[in-house]
Amino acid sequence: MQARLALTQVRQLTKTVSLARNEAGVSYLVVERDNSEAIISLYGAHLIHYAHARQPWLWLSQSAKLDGTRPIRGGVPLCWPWFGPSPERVGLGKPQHGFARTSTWTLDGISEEADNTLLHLSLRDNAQTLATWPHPFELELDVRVGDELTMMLTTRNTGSTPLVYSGALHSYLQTQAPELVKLAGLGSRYIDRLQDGANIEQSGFTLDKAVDRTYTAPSAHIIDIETGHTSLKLDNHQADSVVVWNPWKEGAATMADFDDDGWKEMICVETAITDPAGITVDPDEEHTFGFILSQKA
Ligand code: TA6
Repeated sequence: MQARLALTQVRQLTKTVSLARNEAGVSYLVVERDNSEAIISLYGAHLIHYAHARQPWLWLSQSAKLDGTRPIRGGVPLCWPWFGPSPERVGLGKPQHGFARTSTWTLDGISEEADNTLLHLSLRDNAQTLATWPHPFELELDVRVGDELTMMLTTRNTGSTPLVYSGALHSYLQTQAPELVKLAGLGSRYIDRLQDGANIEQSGFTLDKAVDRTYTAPSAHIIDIETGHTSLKLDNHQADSVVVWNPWKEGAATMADFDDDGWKEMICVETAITDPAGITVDPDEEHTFGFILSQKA
């Protein structure tokens, strides 16, 4: 993966983490453990690669732009402080999925735990974010890499008025073939963006066409995912919904950074906060949501 990304090591930071750069000068954190590995771009605090026992769990488009000029297609984009098109409360026409994924983050620290590597990254309001969204904030991402992959995003309100946000950890999972994909635990209620936001009541899931759905009542903890390569479980924390997306052939063809055949080997299963009311965080308070992705026993 490092060769594919043309990364050059800058320096070893800890036992398992090194800092690297690509040709465009974008910084990456490379985690190498005995049984797991991960790569995080500081542009977007974007996890672009995670593999367990040499098996990648995340999909990254071969044609993803990795030069810091646009959001990265694949891995786990951070959608924040809104999910999808900007809501009315923010002002229409602002960047889709917010600005966390196109901001440059700071590495605050690395903890070498017995069985994991834990990376702490952060983003604070700055002139650019305030021009788009006038709220002081501190955003913290914890990524724990080991036999499981944990990502937790904490929103801290450092301003003096309530902060309202929505978002998603927009995970692109690597799959073998659409017909081998199975998802369980999504619940039976979803909003179908491919049917003008219709509310649908239907249980069971088959991937045989384009899907762009927000499941609004997923099972409390665990979503079972069969990718064809492996069986995973996604344990969501303080999210109100799960978004499932695959653009299929026609949708992929409209995106320059989406490989033409990429739709055959991915599915997005996203840990999301999509309630239009969002989450309100009072001054000096914080709110965390995220997931644990692990192999099913
Ligand atoms: O999560 C699904 C979705 O909101 C889709 O509607 C689709 O547009 C996708 O995200 C990708 O969005 P992006 O802005 O990354 O092209």
